[in-house]
Amino acid sequence: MTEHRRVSLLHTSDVHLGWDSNPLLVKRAFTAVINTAHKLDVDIVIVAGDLFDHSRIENDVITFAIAEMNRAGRQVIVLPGNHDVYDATSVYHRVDVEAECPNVKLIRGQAGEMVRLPDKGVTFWGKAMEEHHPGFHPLADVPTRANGDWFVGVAHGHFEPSGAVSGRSSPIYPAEIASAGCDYVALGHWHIPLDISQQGVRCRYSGSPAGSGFSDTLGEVSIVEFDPVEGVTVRSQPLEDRPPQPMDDED
Ligand SMILES: [Mn+2]
Repeated sequence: MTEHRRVSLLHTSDVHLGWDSNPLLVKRAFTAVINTAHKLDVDIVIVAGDLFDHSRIENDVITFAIAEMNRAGRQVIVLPGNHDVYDATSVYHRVDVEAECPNVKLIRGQAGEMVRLPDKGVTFWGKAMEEHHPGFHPLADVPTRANGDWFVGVAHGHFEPSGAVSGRSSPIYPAEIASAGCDYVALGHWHIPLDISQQGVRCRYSGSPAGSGFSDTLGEVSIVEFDPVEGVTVRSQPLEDRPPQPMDDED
C-alpha cells in the first residue's frame, strides 16, 4: 500500500450519445459530466460502456463526443459496451478517438487489456465487448495486479445477484467481483446507480448521466477517491444541469 498515491476518478457509463428519441438530452448529460470533472478536478474520467447509442450515429455526434472529451482536459478511459460494441462495424472504426483526443485511452482488447497510467499510479483492466451474448463474461479472468498501483476493473454487463446462470447476455457474478482483486470495479449497463460491492471489493453501477428514466432530470456520476491512508471512498455526485461559467473552465 505504501506505493499508493492519492488519486480521484469520475465514473460514468451509458451516455448513449446519438439516442434518436432525445439526442439533445444525452448531449446535455455528457456536457454535465465533463463540467463535473472540471468542477471537482478529478484526475481521471471512466466511461464504462455505451458512450454511443449505436454504430449508425451521425458524424456530428462523433464530433461532439470528441470535442467534449478533449474539453475534459484529463485522462479519459473508454470501454465499449453493447450499444457501441467493438465489432467490425464499430463506431470506433469510424473515428480513431485516441488520435483525435490524446487524453483518451480506448480499451480494445477483447480478451482483456491492462491500461497503466504510471503518472497517476492507477492500472485499469477491462474487456472490449465484441458481441453482447451469454458467453461473454465481462469480469471473468481478471489478471492478478502486476504492480503497486491502485487497480481498477471496468466492465459492461448484467449483474446476476443470485450467481446463477440465467441466459442473460454479458453476465457479471458476485463471486467474480469478490475475487477480482481490484480496489474498485466500475460497471456499466444498468442505468440506475447501484452499489453492489462484494466481500470488501468496492463495485458500483454509476447509472446513466441522463438519469435512469432518460427524462428531463439529469442523473448522477460516481466519484471514487483513493487515498493511501483512508483507502477507497465512493460517493454519488448529482449532475448540475447548468452551463459552465467561464471561471469554472480554467485549466
Ligand atoms: Mn449497455
